[in-house]
Amino acid sequence: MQQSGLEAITRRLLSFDRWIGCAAFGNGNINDTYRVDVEQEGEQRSFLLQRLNHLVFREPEVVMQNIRSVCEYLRQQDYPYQVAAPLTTPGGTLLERDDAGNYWRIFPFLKNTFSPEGLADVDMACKAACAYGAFARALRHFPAEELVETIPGFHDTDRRWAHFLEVLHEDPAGRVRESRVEIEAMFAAKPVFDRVSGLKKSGELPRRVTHNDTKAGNVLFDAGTRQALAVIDLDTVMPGTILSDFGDMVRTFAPDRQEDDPSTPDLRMEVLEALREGFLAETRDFLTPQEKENLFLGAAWITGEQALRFLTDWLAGDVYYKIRRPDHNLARTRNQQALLEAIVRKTG
Ligand code: GN1
Ligand code: MG
Repeated sequence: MQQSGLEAITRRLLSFDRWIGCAAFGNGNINDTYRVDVEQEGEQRSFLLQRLNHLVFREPEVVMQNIRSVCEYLRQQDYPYQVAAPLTTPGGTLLERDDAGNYWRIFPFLKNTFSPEGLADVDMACKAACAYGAFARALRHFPAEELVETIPGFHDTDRRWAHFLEVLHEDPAGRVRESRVEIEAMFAAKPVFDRVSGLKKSGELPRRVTHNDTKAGNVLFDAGTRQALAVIDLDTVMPGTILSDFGDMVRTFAPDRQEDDPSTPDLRMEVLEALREGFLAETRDFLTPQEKENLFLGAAWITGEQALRFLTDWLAGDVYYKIRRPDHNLARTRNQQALLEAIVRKTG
């Protein structure tokens, strides 16, 4: 989007005296994020401007309502991290629409911070897991029924499997034939999905308020002290199971390379242990024995589900995730399938 359009929407979200400029920020796969610099009260200040993808989040107002209640609640808890709340606009809302019908919001920009995407060592993994654990802990008594599912069936793998079969049948992009190996690997992973599905149906996994996108990129660290500062990206905070929050941490912190690296990832066992230690330090006393026993199953499940999501998107013709090269979703699929294999081999 052009600077003039970004300036115009920022003016609806924030009062400021002078526009300095803005640039794309981060590498989210769904929303568009920009860092904006403005002058306010004689000082240069930075903010994060974000377009919420309303084709993925079909009810943007509901997303913001969930975030508002979760942030208000977190602020009342003994929760030793910053709360990643959006700013209220001069009009008293959390969202503004532009002329094209897009939804926009704005956040404080935390200077001198970084998120450890693909770089986390044992110490950082442990601190991030503590932060995600503390997040789960602070929300353990939050009334889950007050939150709306911002993406219905987000971690309902049975539903994602049914969608995969539909896409396989329809083959809209004509890619099924060339993707036989990856499709077969997906069928080989089905028993993992079935185990989780069975546990969910048996009622052995309590429904909790979970983050649902606990990737390495969603914890902010202080660049000076190297302490975890905040858990960010609250768009998918909704009722779910703790297994997926632990699982997505393993999926993104424990491999020795990032999710779209074309070479084969391996699982760093020392990082996996640090994640378990950090997470349990915060959650040990309230998780059930079944939850604790199945944390590694959660890692296999979420990695397999991510492979399924990337493969489905590849076969569908790249309609969901942003891609930066033509075979990006296929490379991501292969990477996640190899990681799943390593998780099953090393923890199964
Ligand atoms: C998407 O946009 P980002 O990077 O926060 C996706 C996650 C996936 C992730 C894979 C709403 O998250 O579920 O795990 O890509 N978010 C949504 O990189 O689908
Ligand atoms: Mg996200």
